[in-house]
Amino acid sequence: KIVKPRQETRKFPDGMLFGAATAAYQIEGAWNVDGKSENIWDRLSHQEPCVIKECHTGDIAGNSYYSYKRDVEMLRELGLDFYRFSLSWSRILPTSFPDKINAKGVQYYNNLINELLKYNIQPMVTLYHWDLPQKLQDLGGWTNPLIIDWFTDYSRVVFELFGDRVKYWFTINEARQICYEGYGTGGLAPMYNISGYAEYLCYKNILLAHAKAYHLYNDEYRSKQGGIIGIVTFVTWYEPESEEHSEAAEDMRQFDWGVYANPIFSKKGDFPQVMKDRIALKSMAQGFPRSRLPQFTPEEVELVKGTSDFFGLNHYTTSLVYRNESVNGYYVSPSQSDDVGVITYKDSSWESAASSWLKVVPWGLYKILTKIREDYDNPPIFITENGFSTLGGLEDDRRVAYYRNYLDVILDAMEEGSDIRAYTAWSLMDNFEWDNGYTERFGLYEVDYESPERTRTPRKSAYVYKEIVRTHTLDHHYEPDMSVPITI
Ligand code: GBH
Repeated sequence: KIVKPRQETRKFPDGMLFGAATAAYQIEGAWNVDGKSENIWDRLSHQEPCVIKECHTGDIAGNSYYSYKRDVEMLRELGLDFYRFSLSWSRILPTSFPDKINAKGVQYYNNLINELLKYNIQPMVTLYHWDLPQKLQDLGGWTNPLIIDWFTDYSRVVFELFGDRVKYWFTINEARQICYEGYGTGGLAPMYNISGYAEYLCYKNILLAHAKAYHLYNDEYRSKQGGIIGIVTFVTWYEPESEEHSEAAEDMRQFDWGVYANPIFSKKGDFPQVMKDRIALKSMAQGFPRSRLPQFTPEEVELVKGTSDFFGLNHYTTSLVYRNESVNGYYVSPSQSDDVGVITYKDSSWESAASSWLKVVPWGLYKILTKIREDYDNPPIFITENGFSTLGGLEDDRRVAYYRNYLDVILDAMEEGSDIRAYTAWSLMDNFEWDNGYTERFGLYEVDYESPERTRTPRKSAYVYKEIVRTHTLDHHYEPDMSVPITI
């Protein structure tokens, strides 16, 4: 059954936290100043001929390295409880390793954190949002098991430096996108397409790296610093085209996000059984001596299990799924798509954002929240990203509608018992949208990329979000007066 947003005026619980998110490479700029070294997005965006739309780079981006006070002012204008941002590994550790800590890079994050706390805005910090130091990529990146130690070493430095003030930590943003799109399909840096192989090595290493960082915090920092820590997973809803395809849809969910949720949140742990079975069978048939999916030892299964204090959920959209004979030979082999063996597509009647993959399907989020509650024993959920892209412009009514309709189904799930603690809009401001450069805009604030200081201007959605946060009420009919400037 399709759940429709109710469109009534409804209240959020008092304790519900509201925030907005960004990521270092997408907003900071200052790519080569004050001791920062090159990361994989610097390398990729400087490649010739260019691979990023319009040859855009993050060299200056939103200029937040210099404009962080304005960023905090915007958070104050919106009245937000927290700011989710990420740290640039190569800004803090220019050699990639803890042998040298870059004081100026550290100073930048100290300034930002202190400015936030001055106004009672909680920093929620992502350790890794896709900008791997280039040197570590040259050493194999997330396919080299040594990265488990490299990431743990980096995490220790960060907990030491900022953990006295940061009480919310996210280890890895969207491990699946890092591995699958970075190593499998070539959509994100380092844009490898060693499909059906490299992404699986990456899955295992990244889960272990996350788990080690979690245990490090848990064992050595939690008692004195008193924070919480978890992972952020990109969750798409996969809806069967019809009843007979429900197994296909569930297989797709398990390959797409069960790959992280099952090892961490399920009672049994480990990769989803359907992944282990299908990849092993395919690998044998293809003549591999063993499954292309590496195994966890029983000790590793235990190490990974339970390593997230909450379910960090990035959600944007939904797809339809079916499986029939036509899938045989449809994909390159080996590949993860071939291994899962389903076809996914978007209903042509669904409204589209500027990003072609982003269709507006609020009931998909409702189904995800229900499934997480049922499959993983109702964990606390932090919605760490949700948002809508346009091509720009201040009158972003479709973004406003997106936020309202998605918040509506969040309230539905909460009424049915989902333990949702926080909601995060992606994004505070326009930013470098990865391989799409600045062409797709997700911001509550518009950024003027022609102006040297990257002037930020609130969109209609900023006014509406502010009112939702102020009143803890979702009112579909509230019309802001945009002629009145937003003030703190
Ligand atoms: C999040 O990931 C990121 O955390 C954030 O940095 C980003 O800005 C935000 O969402 C908005 O995109 O169908 O071949 O076109 C989004 C990850 C990457 C998932 C691109 C969909 C499209 C692949 N997305 N991918 S394709």
